This record gives sequence, structure tokens and C-alpha cells, in this order.
Amino acid sequence: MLKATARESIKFIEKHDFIRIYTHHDSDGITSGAIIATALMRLKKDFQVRFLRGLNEVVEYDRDDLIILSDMGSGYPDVVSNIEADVIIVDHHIPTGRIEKNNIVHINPMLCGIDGTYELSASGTAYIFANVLGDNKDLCGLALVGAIGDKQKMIGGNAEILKEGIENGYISLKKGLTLHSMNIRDALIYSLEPYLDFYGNEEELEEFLKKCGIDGEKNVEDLSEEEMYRISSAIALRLLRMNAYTGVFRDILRGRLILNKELIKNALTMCDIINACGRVSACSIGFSLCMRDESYVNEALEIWRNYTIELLEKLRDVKDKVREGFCMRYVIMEDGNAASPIATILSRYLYPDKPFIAISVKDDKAKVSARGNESIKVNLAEVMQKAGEKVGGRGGGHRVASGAIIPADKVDEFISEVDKLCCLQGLK
Ligand SMILES: [Mn+2]
Repeated sequence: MLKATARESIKFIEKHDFIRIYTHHDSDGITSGAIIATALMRLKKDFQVRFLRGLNEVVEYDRDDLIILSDMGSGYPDVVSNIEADVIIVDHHIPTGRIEKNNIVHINPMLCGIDGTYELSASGTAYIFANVLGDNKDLCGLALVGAIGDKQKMIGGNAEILKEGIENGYISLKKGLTLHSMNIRDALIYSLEPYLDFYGNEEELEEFLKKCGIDGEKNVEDLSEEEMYRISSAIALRLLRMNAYTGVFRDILRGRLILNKELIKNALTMCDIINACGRVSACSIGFSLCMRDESYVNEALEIWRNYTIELLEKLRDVKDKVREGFCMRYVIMEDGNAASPIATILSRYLYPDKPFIAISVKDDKAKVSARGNESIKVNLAEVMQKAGEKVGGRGGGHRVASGAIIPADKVDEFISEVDKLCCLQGLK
């Protein structure tokens, strides 16, 4: 079904020689953009790629262009309806409203009975799209990096892509912990998924390694099976003590996906690097990595290192500022755009029992990120949409991961509305 919809887009691709790709600035968006761009390049099409935070930003085009919206579009039917050009949407967000437009192909697993929250990301959808345009099976690694970035599971569509990738020799699966391929001490300190809270607690880490009987200098890839068991159990215990969401255990024991075709072989590392590039407005560096351009690898690694340290420091500071609502928790930050990673990590590792809302205020706007999980019976896409609109802002996204942009002076009103909606939904 999804493939059939993707095939409908061929008519647009054939009609246009120049294509504008607008994609989201996170790992899933950047990998999706790269998958589409590579497929178009192989068809000798000209294209331009731009990275957006969302469709509240302006989409520029000429009337005779073809626009591809990737990892966005499904939740903004009004914006899409107003685009006076041919449009292809490659997205996995919950479709809302009606798109009033004839010259459009809307490719979204959610429209075909496939779960877009956990089983197929925008990059996976882009991979299916790319493979109706030609043989682009070697891009499977990128498809899975996007899925990992969106905290998806290796089931359904993702599992199919993984299986196909392994059969074709593009991906290998190494058993054990899902960590970066580096010395185990650094792998544990700098890990964001799982977040282990060792940064700034180095003495505790040395004690931890000693108890496990593991040399901190040893590379993750060189751990014996016995050592891997010991450290996995110790990490699981640490996560339980931290109060981590039970779903993370599945992710940390997924093993390491090795991407034989990509410049960065460890899929988790690749995902974190691209995410870091997106976060510091260096999307094109992450993108070039996905396009297998070696010239930016060192710069990308540097960005990743700095970003990770900054985020770990921010997490340490913000932990004491978390406030309790009736049916949710929230934290308000004054700086920049850390809302989304902070909300993700705190909700997964420290506060998994209620929805978690992180708000970062910058100038006259506040960016909101809301995170839940499967065991919380609240649809956060709906909560963000309703509460966002109530205060003159805008919101939406996924059931368990959504966001909003609201006026900075409406933060208090917004928080109480969100709390009310979370309580109402939780009671249902
Ligand atoms: Mn996505």
C-alpha cells in the first residue's frame, strides 16, 4: 500500500528536473533528506535541500517547482494546501485535517495502517520512496539511523529494512550493549542513550568499572562475552535505580548496528553525530556525512563531542529545576533550544511515570517539547495542539513526542492548560 502510494509520485519526479527538498533538522529529517537527495542524484536530477525546524518556517518556491516535504507536512494541512506547486510529502507524523490540493502525493505509513510512531520513521518512508525510484537498497543504514534518532523500535517496517540490509551485506549486527565503539570509560561517560549519569561523577564510574572487573581503557568492541554480560547487568541495575522507563532496556541491548556502507560505521554514533549537527545549526555537515562525503568527518566529530558535553552539563544543572504539576512534570529553561533533548532524556531516564514538558524561552517565543511513553495514557500530540492553540501558539506531533511554539508571555497559562488536559486524558 505504502509502495503503491510512493509509485504515484513517479509522475512528479519525471515531470521535473529541479526539485526542492525541505526536511526537518533532526537525525530522522537529515537522513530522510539524504536518502531522497541520493535517489534524485542517481536519476541525474538537480535539487536543493533546506533544513527547517518545522512548517511554521517559510517554504520558498516557484510555481513550476516540485517540492518534497520530508519528515514534515502531514500535521500542517493548511500550509500544504496553500503551496501552489507540485508537492510530495514523505512523513510519518500523525496526519491531521484535510489537505485541499490536487497536485500532491502524500506518502505516510499512518495513512496505510502502518504505525509511524514506532515501526517506520520518515527515513524509512524515504527509503521505500527511494526504492520505487531506483535501486537504492544501499541506503538502508541511513533509514535505520533515522529510526534510531526518533526512538523507534526494530519491529515492523524497521525490522524489514534491517533484515534486507543484513541479507544484502550492507549492515551487520553485533550482539551486546548498544554503545559507541570506543573505550568503555568514555562510552559510558558520554552516552546519551542510555543516559547513565556518569558525567561529572567520574569517581563513581571508576568504582563501577572496578566492581564489574573491567579495564576502562578496553574498547567496547574488544569486550569478551563474559565482560559484556557483567557490564550489561550492572548498567541495567543502575538504570533501575535511576528510575528509567522499562522500554529503554530493550534499546540498550539491541546490539550495535554496523553500517558497512557509511562513513561512520556504528549506527548509534552516526545518529548522535547527525543529531548534534542538526542541534547546532550545522545540518549540512550532518547531511554531507549521509551523502558519504569524507571531507567533513573530522568537523562532524568535533561538533558531536562539544554538543554532547554541553548537553550533559545542562542536564546536570536542570535536574534540580524540575517542577511537579498534578498530572505532569515540567521544567522551564531560559536559554536556546535544548528543550527537546532535555525532555527526551529526563522523561526516559529519570521521570517516566508522567508526561514531561520542557520549555525553553528565547526572546518573545517559547519552544515546548513534550515526552511520554507507551505506558502513559495521554496523547501528547493532542495536548500540545489544544494547549498551543488556546494560548495563540501552535503544536502537534506524535502521541509520545510532541511540541509547540507559543508566545513567551503565555507560558504559565500554557502549563496549567497542559496539566489540565493531561489529567483529563489520563482519567479516560
Ligand atoms: Mn521523524
